[in-house]
Amino acid sequence: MRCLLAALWCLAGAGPAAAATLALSVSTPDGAPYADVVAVLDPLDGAAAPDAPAAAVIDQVHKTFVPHVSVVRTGAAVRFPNSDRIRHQVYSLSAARVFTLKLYAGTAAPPVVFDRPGLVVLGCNIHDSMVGFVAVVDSPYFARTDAAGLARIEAPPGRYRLRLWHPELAEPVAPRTLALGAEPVPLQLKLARGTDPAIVSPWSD
Ligand SMILES: [Cu+2]
Repeated sequence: MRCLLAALWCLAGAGPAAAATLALSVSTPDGAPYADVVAVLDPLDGAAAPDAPAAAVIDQVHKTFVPHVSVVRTGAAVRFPNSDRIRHQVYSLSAARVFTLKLYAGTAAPPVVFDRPGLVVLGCNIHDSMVGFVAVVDSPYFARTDAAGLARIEAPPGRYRLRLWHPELAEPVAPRTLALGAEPVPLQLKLARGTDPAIVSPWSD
């Protein structure tokens, strides 16, 4: 079905290249790349593509969640393999998704479906130092900055509300409206980190 649709797009002369691009570059005020920043484009001109949410994996490695910050579409199933030799017990008390996995090692844990938008804070009942974050968003247009502070989001041309979040922001970032068209839109931002990693930056839906 997917191939057939692609062929039809080609015949019509408007392939998937019609997607617009936001090219994001985030650094701290001193110029260091800011990794793990969640960027979400909420469509303002119509409904988002109804694509099924992509599944995700959050591993546990050396008593940390990998990745530390995830972003998934509402309805996504997330697996929590454990790559450590010790057992973990992953849980969340967040309103968007309350759960506790059984104490486990290996890949035995069943996937967790995140069926409501919002921020989910992950912990481990055995290791208090383990903290992870899952941003659950209704939009399918999102990304997370890489180690170089870069992220690209492809979406149909139109107007969007851009939300940006990281657990350790000094100040919440106000959402902004932007328009995507035929040309990629570059956006360079400087965001300051907070001084206390125990304070989680507020999430905005
Ligand atoms: Cu643990």
